[in-house]
Amino acid sequence: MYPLPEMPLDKALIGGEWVTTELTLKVEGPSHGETISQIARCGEREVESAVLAANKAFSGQLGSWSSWSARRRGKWLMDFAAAIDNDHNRLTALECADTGKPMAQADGDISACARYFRFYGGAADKLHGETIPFENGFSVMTLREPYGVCAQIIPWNYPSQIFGRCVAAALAAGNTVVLKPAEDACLSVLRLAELAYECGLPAGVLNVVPGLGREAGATLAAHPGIQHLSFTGSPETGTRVAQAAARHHVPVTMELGGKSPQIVFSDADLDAAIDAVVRGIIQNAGQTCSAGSRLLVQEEVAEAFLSRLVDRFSNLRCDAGEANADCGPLISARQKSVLESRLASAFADGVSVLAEGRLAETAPAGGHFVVPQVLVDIPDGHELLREELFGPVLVVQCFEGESEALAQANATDFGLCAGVWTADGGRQLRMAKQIRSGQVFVNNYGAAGGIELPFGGVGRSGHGREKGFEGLRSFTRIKTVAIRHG
Ligand code: TXE
Repeated sequence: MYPLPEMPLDKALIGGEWVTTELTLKVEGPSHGETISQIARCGEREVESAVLAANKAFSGQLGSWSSWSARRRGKWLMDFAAAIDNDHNRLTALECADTGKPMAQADGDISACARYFRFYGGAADKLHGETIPFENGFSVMTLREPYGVCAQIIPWNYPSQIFGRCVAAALAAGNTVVLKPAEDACLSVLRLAELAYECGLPAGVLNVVPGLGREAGATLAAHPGIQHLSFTGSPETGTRVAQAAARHHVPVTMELGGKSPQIVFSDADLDAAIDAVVRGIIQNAGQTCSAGSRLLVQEEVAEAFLSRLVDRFSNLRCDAGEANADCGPLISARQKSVLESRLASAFADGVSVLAEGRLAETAPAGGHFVVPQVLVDIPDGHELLREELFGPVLVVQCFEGESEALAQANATDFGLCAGVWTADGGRQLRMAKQIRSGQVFVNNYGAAGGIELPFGGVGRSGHGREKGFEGLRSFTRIKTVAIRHG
């Protein structure tokens, strides 16, 4: 275990000040199952103050955010990225202790967080409207304006990365933010927010209200003072959050997970594919919205590919985050027990385990470990092929030709990502166009996180786009100005 930073982890950050709440919540480190900290349990009072502070910061009554030029905002974001880099080791240790993810993955997440601020810092002064050739005697232009107070409800699987994805884009566009991190992991978010103020962010521009989803989260989503809402989490909670926001006609971006296929054709580079297929499901112990959780493999190469997969999975080890093994624990005892009961019911339906990894001898007894596994003999239409499991579990199906591969790929209501492995250029394009998902990767998977690449789902995976310039545009709205001058 690494020492936690000396900072008020059990407080909310409102209007640039640490605020004590009446109640707190215990935070458990998933690698050891022990309490590592307390966090604030915000309720209506804190959410109310946070929205008020963000509103004042936006309108210029508190701090001076609204008077900052786009270039100045961009410069601040880039300075903040440098500050994250300077604090990298401390943030990495915090992320590792709080989420249980292997140290190397926490390290990558903190780097990615800094990259979001650098990318959106550079983009802040390159976002502009257009002029429209209209009737003679008119000049017409569109202005891209920030919404105002943006509510952001984020999950526990990638706290620092999703903080970067949402906060950097919202601030670059000139908005202010009230962020509700997840109760299961939010320590890195608190340190990042503290760091933002150490870097000179005007008071109230970023507010963090930790707490329970049904309390702080629900109050924030329903608050009449927010003008935009970003949510990342489950489809069920996403529906509730979107319904609450709809009461005030607040636009929402919903990122709701996936059941993404990796499709391996017989002409694929199997060495490259095997690496990406294994990494795509064990990263963050499979608790990744874009996990490649289904393997669709063409019959001719199924035996060869699956035997490599058996070899790779048999050598995977699970251990505490700080041991930096292949796989860390799941986030909580609850997530572990939900996954295990779904697996038990799948085994009762005839599903079998083709290969599995092992717990390292050093793995702490109290950690919430589930070993990585490959499942076969899955009945057609089974829920394992359609529903997110959120664990290191890869399900396998075989196909004969392209049309069957496509039918299997699209046989879920989710549609976030897909990987297509083939050397045939025509097939690459046909598959990319017909797969129902927000991202398709050909002969790679995930493009190393792809901060620059628009990301978001179709169907039950949600709507709206984050990352890249699309993500920045989605934090602005268009105003049309038509001037008649004769
Ligand atoms: O998610 P929730 P949970 C999926 C994944 C996982 C399942 C359950 O399949 O197994 O969801 O995880 C806040 N009003 N994903 O229960 O409930 C909550 O506090 C407002 C996929 O953790 O969706 C947290 O901050 N907010 C996903 C956030 O919503 C509420 C990442 C997500 O929690 C709320 C995480 C309410 N009524 C889970 N209830 C992805 N897309 O990456 C909860 N919250």
